[in-house]
Amino acid sequence: MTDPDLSCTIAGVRFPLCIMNASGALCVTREELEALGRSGAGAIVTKSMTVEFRKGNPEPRYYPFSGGSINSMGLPNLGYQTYAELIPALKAFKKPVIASIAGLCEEDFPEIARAISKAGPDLIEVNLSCPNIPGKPQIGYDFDASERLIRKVRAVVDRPMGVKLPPYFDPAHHAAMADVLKRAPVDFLSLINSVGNALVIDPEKESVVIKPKGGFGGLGGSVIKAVALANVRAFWKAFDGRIPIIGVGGVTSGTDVFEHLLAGASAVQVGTALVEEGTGVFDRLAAELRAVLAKKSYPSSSAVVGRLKEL
Ligand code: YRO
Repeated sequence: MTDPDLSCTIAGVRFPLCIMNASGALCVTREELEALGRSGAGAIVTKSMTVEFRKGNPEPRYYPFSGGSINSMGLPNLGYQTYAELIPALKAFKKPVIASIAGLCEEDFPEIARAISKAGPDLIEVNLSCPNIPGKPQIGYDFDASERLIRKVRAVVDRPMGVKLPPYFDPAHHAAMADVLKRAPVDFLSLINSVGNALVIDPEKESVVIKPKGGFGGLGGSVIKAVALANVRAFWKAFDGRIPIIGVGGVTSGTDVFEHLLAGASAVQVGTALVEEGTGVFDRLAAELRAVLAKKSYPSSSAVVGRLKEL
């Protein structure tokens, strides 16, 4: 049989490979973004951008361990105007460019969204894991704030837009966010952001492993795969498979990609494994996924999407 086709189409945009970087992973600077362009990655996703340049939190702010990673980067990024200037050059790599936008408050989002949409990325990914009013949970855990924000961004962009959601752990929360997205539709979902406010301890040193927030940070990597798969599956079902999903969380092998596809993802993003292995990870994952699909006689990655069996 011929080689399985690993391309995909999301919101009308064709990706040469259904595997790309997760926002945050090796995608802050011009050099990093160009390296993603030259790599086997199926797209270039930017770090979430804010209104102004940000240095981010004090180091150490990222720590890898056997099962994954913990981070509290604090949104280090060049500021949206610099990314707006970079986007035309990034499009020369002939793969989709996804601009991730963030904000320190709700009002930041429309300003960034309007300008970045004009710069012409193929897709806009709105990071809902952003601070809200102090004392309130992040926007993604505030369903009214999420709906307001999606409406405000949608009104000022003329590009396909999606939301990057935090993990939910209760079916009532999946249902509440799905209802928001039915009232305020988006073109795709990226699921999930890191599992927030985890704590990793080094027992030898009797210490936390990252400096910000007393050691609390977002968990990524293998240890969150099951949480990511559950969120992909829950939203796939809530939309009867009618919304494109990018699965994020715990992808370190071709089999992990295959599991995300079964759950309902059309593509996957890679965070921790990219940071740990470098941009060669995309070619390795593509080769491993090709082998899994060939062995199972699937003609393409798209033929797998959502086909998880239940007992
Ligand atoms: O610390 C980060 O920049 C960060 N890390 C993540 O794992 N996910 C994110 O969405 C972000 C940026 C947003 C925030 C956590 C700083 C509010």
